[in-house]
Amino acid sequence: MRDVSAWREQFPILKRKVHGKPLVYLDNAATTQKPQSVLQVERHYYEHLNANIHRGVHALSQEATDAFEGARDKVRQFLNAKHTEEIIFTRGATEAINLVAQSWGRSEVRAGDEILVSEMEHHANIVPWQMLCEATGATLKVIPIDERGGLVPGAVESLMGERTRLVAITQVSNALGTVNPLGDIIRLARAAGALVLVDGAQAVAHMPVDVTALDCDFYVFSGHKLYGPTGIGVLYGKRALLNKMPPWQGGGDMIAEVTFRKTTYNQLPYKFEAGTPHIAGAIGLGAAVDFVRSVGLEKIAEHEDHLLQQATRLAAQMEGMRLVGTMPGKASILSFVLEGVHPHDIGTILDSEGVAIRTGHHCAMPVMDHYCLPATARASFAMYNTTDEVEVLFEALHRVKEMFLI
Ligand code: C6P
Repeated sequence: MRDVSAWREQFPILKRKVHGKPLVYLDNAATTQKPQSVLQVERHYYEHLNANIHRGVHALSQEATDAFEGARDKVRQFLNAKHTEEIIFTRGATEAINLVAQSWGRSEVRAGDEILVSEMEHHANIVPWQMLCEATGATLKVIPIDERGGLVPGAVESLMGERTRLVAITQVSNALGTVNPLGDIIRLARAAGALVLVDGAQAVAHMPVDVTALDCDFYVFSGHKLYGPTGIGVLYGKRALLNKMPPWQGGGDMIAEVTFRKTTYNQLPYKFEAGTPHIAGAIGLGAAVDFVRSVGLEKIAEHEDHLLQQATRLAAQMEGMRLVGTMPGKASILSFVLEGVHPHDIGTILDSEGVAIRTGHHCAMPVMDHYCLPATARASFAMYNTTDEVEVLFEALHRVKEMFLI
């Protein structure tokens, strides 16, 4: 707990009150709060370095470029990628997946090919593939989940075939908390000659990630779920693959030479970064990576697991409460329904107690369909949450039950 108090100190927003109550922020899967170091670095950038990058000969532009490229290398180290040019800055996980679907997909996928996703994917890892299938005549195949919210055993093997071109799979489900067995999936994909894209949006803030050890082909995440700014995210891709892929957006910075007759493209990573990027965001993400590494992801994971275990015990003691997603080894997410109360009412009453959770379909409608639910309530934990806050969550849930006379 001593550690957690020191961590909390870094987050100014945690001191505020909501409806006169101390803020208990349990909507971390939607976005995390930002530590002082990230806020300071962004402010410092605009106060001291602000200039466009890769263009100017003047000092500010060079310093801004150094800071931006320095952030790229921090991300490379964070993911343990082999080469800095394998790190492409995007607006977020969503844009990174769309980049792969548009660039790799449109050039490589043919009618009759198959793309494999799972039933627990976020819409960001479904819709771009559906759009690709519509455009190419490929087929989207779905790995089903079981009642606990895990992939049905044996389903990946049985769905993988010689037409499978790509498996697009989340590392951690945002609606269920399930952690997928990526090692097994990647091995199976390799044997079938398919590529693997991992959606790491819900993983990077909760567990160490090593893309070289994983041997995935693409890995995506968003900065704002990793204590960094919104509007910045990352696509990691193996260099040989990225080199073969065509650019997906045209404009400044992504070109080598432009004439009306022909345009040639820049080298990696710039080929995929058309236009002025979110410079301050990338630098802020670099600071977020520094912050998380200074604390240590093992330590964060251990603390969050402690909170999840406590919440799971309290949930088991609460009559009428049902957890949605009960796989062992879950990460930081408690999705639930309360008999007789709509999740939106739970969220509204909790808000009046200062407790922020998310309610709804969590952009994972197929998961809701699987459980025949319109929505769930979801509490999601971060490094700065405390055991006292978990108690407050359950006291507030007891109040919900009293109000609904259940
Ligand atoms: N999930 C949630 O509340 P963006 O919007 O691009 O930063 O991230 C998209 C995304 C992709 N994959 C997974 C597994 C995600 O959880 C998310 C974002 C948020 O669960 C907002 S819907």
